[in-house]
Amino acid sequence: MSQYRIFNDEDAIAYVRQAAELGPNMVLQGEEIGDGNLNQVFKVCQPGSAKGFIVKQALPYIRCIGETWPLTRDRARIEAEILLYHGQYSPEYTVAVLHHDAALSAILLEDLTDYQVWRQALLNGQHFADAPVQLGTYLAQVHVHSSDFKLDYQGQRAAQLQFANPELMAISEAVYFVDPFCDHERNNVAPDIRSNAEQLWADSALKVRVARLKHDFRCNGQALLHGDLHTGSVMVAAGQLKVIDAEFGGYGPMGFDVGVMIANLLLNFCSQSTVPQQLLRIKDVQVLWRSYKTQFFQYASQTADAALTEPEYIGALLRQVWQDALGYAGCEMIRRTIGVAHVADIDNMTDPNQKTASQRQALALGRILIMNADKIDDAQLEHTALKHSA
Ligand code: SR1
Ligand code: MG
Ligand code: MG
Ligand code: MG
Repeated sequence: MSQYRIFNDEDAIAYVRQAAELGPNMVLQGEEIGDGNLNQVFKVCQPGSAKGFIVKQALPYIRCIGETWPLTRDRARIEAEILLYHGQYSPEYTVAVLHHDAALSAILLEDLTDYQVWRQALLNGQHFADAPVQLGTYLAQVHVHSSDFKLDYQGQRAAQLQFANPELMAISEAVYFVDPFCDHERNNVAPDIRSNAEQLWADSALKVRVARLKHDFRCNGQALLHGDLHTGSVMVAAGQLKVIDAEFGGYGPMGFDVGVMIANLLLNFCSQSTVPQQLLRIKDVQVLWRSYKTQFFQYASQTADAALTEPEYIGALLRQVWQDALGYAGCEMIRRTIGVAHVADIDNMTDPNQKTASQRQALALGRILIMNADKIDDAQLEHTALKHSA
């Protein structure tokens, strides 16, 4: 079964049977369960069994757009390799890749049936207090271990080549840093906030900051990023967390991953109507950052590179990562409000006036973060965010 074809349920079952070596007599059922923007996702299991296997297959185009936006199927191989690499250093928090087939553009993943998507949990009003601590640890583990703290010059260059992901990262560059800052046809701007979007498009000082963030996204290959770490890429269960969906990964600035996650918590913050719920999200951001900083310091301090061991250097680097993170968080908040791909936290709000207020808040807070990234520390975030509350 090595010839690529777009899987139907039976194809997914046949792939699982072969990849997981289940034998011809085991009865299996499969169905497509994907709701993401890019790929097909199947669940395959024995009848009556809640847990089985997950098959993710890349299509030769972007699923949510259709065949008019072709996209390399090689993203499945790249994603599998990134998850395997991250899984070496963060096995507790990275979804397990059980098999992958480059020709079929298919990945066999552990079934996280006992988990729920963090974004959905947040939408349901559930609070997973451990999740920010765990995510901070995950990010520190995968960032430090793919960086110059752990790899020598040749090793890091080789990794940058191995995980080169030009097509997907070019999409990220376009949808984070280009489209939302001009009147692009791919944008999805609600009529009520068009004037707010137009203000951003005319804001030269903002565009200067965004140009710098875009430059660093392309040129500052610090670590092997997840590349799309929003709350929909995180599965949570009581005391447990797994990161999924790394197809946008590749080498880039560490602050990008941190910032995208911060932004998604802040987008949820913008959708909340009560101060206690808002404060929970701010606390999530602060806990995430403090966990990242602590763990990063610990792993980075154990470097074998004598030139990088000074605590003052690691501290200065972390301050820069925080500043970068706030800038990237601002871009994510803006692009998820007026760009091609939005978030359910705000899009699903039922009161149109509250939704418009939340969208305006997301744009305003996003801009503030980009413009003041060098002035806001994690303790001040609460004040900054509440000041721009609807
Ligand atoms: C056109 S692709 C838009 C977005 O979908 C994915 O989930 C990524 O976030 C990407 O930026
Ligand atoms: Mg079906
Ligand atoms: Mg997904
Ligand atoms: Mg994704």
